[in-house]
Amino acid sequence: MAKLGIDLNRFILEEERKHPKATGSLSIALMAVEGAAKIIASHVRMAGLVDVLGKAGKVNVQGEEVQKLDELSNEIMVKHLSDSGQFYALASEEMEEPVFPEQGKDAQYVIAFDPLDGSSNIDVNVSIGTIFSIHRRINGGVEDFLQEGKKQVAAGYIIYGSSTMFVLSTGNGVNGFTLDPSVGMFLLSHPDMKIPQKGKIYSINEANAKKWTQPGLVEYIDRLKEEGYTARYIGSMVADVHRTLIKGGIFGYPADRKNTSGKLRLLYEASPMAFLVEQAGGKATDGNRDILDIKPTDLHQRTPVFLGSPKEIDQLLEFIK
Ligand code: AHM
Ligand code: MG
Repeated sequence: MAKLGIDLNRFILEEERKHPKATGSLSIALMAVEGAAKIIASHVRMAGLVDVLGKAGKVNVQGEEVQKLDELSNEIMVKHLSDSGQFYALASEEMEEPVFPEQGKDAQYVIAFDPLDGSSNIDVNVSIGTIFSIHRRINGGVEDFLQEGKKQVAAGYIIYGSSTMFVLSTGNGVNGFTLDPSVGMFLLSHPDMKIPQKGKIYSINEANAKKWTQPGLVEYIDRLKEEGYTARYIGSMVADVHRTLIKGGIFGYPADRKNTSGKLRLLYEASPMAFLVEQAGGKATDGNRDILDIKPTDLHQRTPVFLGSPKEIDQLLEFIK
């Protein structure tokens, strides 16, 4: 049983000790993600003070190029993770092609990430987050990213919300750590997170309902309304999934006439979140199959996503079958 308050670094090391054959590489890799997250968090926290808001391409009062916070976050992730020497390759939602860092030539892992998800919420001071997904390196090429989500060795997100939290799974349950800004440490605050079997909230962009292409979905949402559910939709996947993990219910981003495969990216968003939700006892589907069973064919492919409490996902599947 995890000890309340233990810091993330110690937690990672203690998890590693449970695997006698572990080399320590995954621990260093996760600590690199943690380091990058702390730097991003400090920028997010100052977003209203320094000139990092707004579109890239502007020049600030010092005459320096203003960086959009999502581009800055991407640079921080790439630099920090590359320098760790633990990643053979990095793929980001913000980059067309993966990066193969010089320092990671012999590394065992590849990482896919969305450096700052929920970009429409950056300028309005609403929760945003970083999502990551780690797989083992196999052949040493782009195909290493095209492994099923069930083969992830670790996945997690950092939510920059009313507090900053790091939610992590290495395939042995889910644990949540809250950043104590006074000491700069993530401390275990949500040990062994379990999603409720059933919730009372649905989270979906209902403005798109007339465009949804998934038969049965409108009827399913109507049923939830009849059953007394309430709606919550932030428009930041990290925040909407975080709430779903804690309170239960369902989060979805279905396919529609405009986004024919949905909007969310399999590698950077859907797959890591599905891993966390399933590790917490929930379910995740694209409507036909478990998200973690999808074998990616493209780095940036999109997928419809429905995830949440087992009761809601089972009921959804009854409606849309
Ligand atoms: P982003 O990666 O450009 O930020 O887009 C992903 C975000 C998710 O966080 C969120 O679930 C979704 O887009 C919201 O989309 P919409 O505004 O269409 O409802
Ligand atoms: Mg995103």
